Amino acid sequence: MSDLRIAVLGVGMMGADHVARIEARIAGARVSVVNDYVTEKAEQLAATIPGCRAIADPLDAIADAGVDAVILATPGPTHEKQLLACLEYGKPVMCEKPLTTDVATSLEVVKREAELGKRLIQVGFMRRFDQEYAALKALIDNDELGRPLVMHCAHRNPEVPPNFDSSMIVKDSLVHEVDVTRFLFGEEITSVQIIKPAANPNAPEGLQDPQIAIFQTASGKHVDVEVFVTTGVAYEVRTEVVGEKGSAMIGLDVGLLRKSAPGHWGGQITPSFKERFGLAYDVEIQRWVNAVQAGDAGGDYTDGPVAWDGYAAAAVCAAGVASLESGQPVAVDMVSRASIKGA
Ligand code: ISE
Repeated sequence: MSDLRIAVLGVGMMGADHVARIEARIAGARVSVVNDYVTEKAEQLAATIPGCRAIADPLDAIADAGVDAVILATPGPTHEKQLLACLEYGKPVMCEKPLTTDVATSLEVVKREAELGKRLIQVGFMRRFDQEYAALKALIDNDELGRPLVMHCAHRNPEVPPNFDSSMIVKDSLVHEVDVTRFLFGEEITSVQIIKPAANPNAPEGLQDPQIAIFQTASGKHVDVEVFVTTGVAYEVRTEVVGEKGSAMIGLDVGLLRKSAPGHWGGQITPSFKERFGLAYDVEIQRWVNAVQAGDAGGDYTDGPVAWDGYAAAAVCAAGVASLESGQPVAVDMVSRASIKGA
């Protein structure tokens, strides 16, 4: 089988990281096209990869005959158009979150894909490919904790980019806990409340950080999340599930080297999500490439979260943003999955 020819659209931090991983570690694929709104950045990168071209217009890159599949790492507001183009040209696409920037357009994308009768869209919720999350899911699915009742999560970033506002803490950071909840528990989130503790004095002026989120799920499970994106310390993502028969926790960085020295014990901190989830991204992209290669034999062109998961995340985050304003629990407004055949 010949290598899958991938166009990577958007070669900022995430896109460039995917280009590097495909070139160095992913089997059965190569980067044939790169694109960025900063054209020189794409041109410079293309020049370093044998057989790779820079194409200035993202829609031309999607349509290009030398492109079999697409990775979208472009800014969220451009996703809707680019996803619809991928559907139009029948190109499998791995879309970094968000699917689109609002609930209505996310639903539109879900419906358009469902009309095609085959799944072409995968959404980049990489935690599903992390070994620790996979182990936690296996414990739950094998009934080793009994029925899960409660989940406690912490999501801490040392810092965020300067344009990060309070609603982005919900849409860009908390969204991962939204997906983890839906993944681990296999049910939808029905309400969200955001509580605003005293803000970190070291956070930029006006940023509500930290935030405490409380989710309720369809069967009544409780999830609480501390999201704190300006700790100045380390990237810390911890998840504890409490069930009827026991509890389990992940995210303690136990796999990292701990080195003692006279008078100290200590280890390494995880600086960012690139390191914490580096292996998960590799697994995510390799499995996606394999699924796309196998897709022509009749299956879906995905092996992971699908467009519906992107829509559900958008609906929960919209409720979260409304609660950020009101402080009250807000019901999640979603259509039923069964109402869209093939979703
Ligand atoms: C970032 O965009 C990510 O997706 C990271 O996984 C998350 O931890 C971080 O908070 C976000 O800003």
